[in-house]
Amino acid sequence: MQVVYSPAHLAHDITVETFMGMPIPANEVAERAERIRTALEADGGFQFVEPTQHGEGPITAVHDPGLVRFLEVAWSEVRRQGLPRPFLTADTYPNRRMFEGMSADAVAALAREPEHAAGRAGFWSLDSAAPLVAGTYPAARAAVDVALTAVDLVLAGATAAYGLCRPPGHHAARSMYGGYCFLNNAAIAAEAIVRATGERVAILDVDYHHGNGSQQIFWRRGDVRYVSIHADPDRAYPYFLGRADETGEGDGAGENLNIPLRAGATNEEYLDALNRALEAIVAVPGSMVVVSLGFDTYGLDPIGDFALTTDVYHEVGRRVGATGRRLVILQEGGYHRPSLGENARAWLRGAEGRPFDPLPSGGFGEHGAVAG
Ligand code: SP5
Ligand code: ZN
Repeated sequence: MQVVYSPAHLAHDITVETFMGMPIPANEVAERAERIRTALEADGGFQFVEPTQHGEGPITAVHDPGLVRFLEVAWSEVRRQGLPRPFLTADTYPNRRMFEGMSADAVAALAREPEHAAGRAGFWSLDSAAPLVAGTYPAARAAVDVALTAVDLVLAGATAAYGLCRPPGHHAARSMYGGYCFLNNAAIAAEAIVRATGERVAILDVDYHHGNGSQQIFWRRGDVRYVSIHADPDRAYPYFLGRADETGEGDGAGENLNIPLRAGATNEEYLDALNRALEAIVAVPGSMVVVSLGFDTYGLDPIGDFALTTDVYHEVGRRVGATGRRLVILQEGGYHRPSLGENARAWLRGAEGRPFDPLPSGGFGEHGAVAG
């Protein structure tokens, strides 16, 4: 399988995030992608290709140009406004209840993008846990190019391609970033496939978290079906979307399927949910599926609470590959760094119908990589 990778992600150099206002060591760090890259290189069965530039057009096909402009200038605004700090996060948001009782016209006039960098960040973001640094925008743009290059490979005939996207994307909505995500790589890829082929596309999201951004972008779309297995938002981020009764509206009615799972979800429970999800995926007429691939479902993940093992990723990949659909597989979350390389190797080998020979150490080693 071909793997699209760019070192541009290294400039999104995150060391600290905040959780409920407290600084904590960041989860979404450069080491994640480097662990996966190293393990796939050592495997020997993956061919690495660099992304090609695709410009802004495919991005503004799904995102508000205002969001893109903000992300592009945010760090220079922090500097220009004399706000010395290692990273930008919002702390004040236009909660819709701030405008309760006001007419839609009044709200449209009042709820506009402010000038202060903190206000601008609040205007465009979901949460305070997506730190933005000097290299964030170039890295996010490169992650989109990684995804779109994976699309190109599959459009050119590959059965599957893997985009090692970082930062991830599925929490980013049309006009909102957050959840470690800035631009929605999977949504941009799905839209590009629709435009290139005229076919319908399915997105299978197997990150631990609900992909609120992908759901929002395609909520009223009949041509892109979104299917997600994730932690019940009653207990897990993003808290406000991801319930089973969210099924889409308008042309998209019935095209959104959420499968929330309980804390402690086992391999068996997960595979049952996967079978339901895949029924909905193969019911879409079309040849291509975009996979939002997260390993925060792993038993040892520091922010997840499922109980999956490395073996089950091979089986999940195998079942997804066995649908016969052509796969654009894009990396989302997964924060237990020592296991990321092996989990990615297991999943991707499964998707290709290849066996998986686990490393004796589970791949856990000082550098995550793998001897030989
Ligand atoms: C792409 C992706 O997986 N985004 C996840 C965003 C999760 N943001 C909230 C994380 C909450 C972290 N809780 C830390 C608990 C430390 N004990
Ligand atoms: Zn996640």
